[in-house]
Amino acid sequence: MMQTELDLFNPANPAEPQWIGKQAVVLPGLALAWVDALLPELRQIIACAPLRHMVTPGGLNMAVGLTNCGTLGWISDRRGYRYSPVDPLSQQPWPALPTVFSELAALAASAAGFADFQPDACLVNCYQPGNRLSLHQDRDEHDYSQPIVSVSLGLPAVFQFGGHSRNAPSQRIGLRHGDVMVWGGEDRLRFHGVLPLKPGNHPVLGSRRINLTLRKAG
Ligand code: MD6
Ligand code: FE
Repeated sequence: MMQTELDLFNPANPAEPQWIGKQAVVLPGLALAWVDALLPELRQIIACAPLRHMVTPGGLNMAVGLTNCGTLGWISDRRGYRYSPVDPLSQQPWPALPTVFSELAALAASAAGFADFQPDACLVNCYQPGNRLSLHQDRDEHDYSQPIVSVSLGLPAVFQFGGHSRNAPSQRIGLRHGDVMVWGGEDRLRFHGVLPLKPGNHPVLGSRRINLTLRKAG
């Protein structure tokens, strides 16, 4: 049977971890209690290192706005995708990774079975209605044994979680404000993406979705 939109956002028990792979889990609402501490930090990061539209190696402008904090930041330009210790806009180091970001990431990672996660990079993605992220693998990091922690804020999105090849079937997972996803181990290199964001107005973040992706990149 087709999964309805309602099902996507209403797992049987919304408070329980939802395992979407052997080593990939959605922790519904885990970040809700942290939002008041995360948002002022996020504002400061964006004030120092503004959201921008990076260019893909193929020369296209990315629709999703992005910036970074931490000792390394993910960037894209005509030369490729990679991590950089400096913001190419300012030639300055990225803003520091706030302690609350790394504490939340470590808590989420441990709930997923990854002890002692110490992220050094946080990618901030900002989606406007209509923006999507096409299927990709995250493979610009050195150590694939380290998990990735992803925090969803603002408008809900439908996350596509595929397999190890681009054309493998994919699951669709609803991610709402405050949901945290952790994946690693055998699921670390699975293809994934975000379907076009539906228009809406979130009481806290307005007409957008912000995703924080925390990694140990170096
Ligand atoms: C997003 N996330 O949720 C995009 N990658 O906006 C990602 O591309 C992603 O959420 C690796 C691990 C978790 C993620
Ligand atoms: Fe990704």
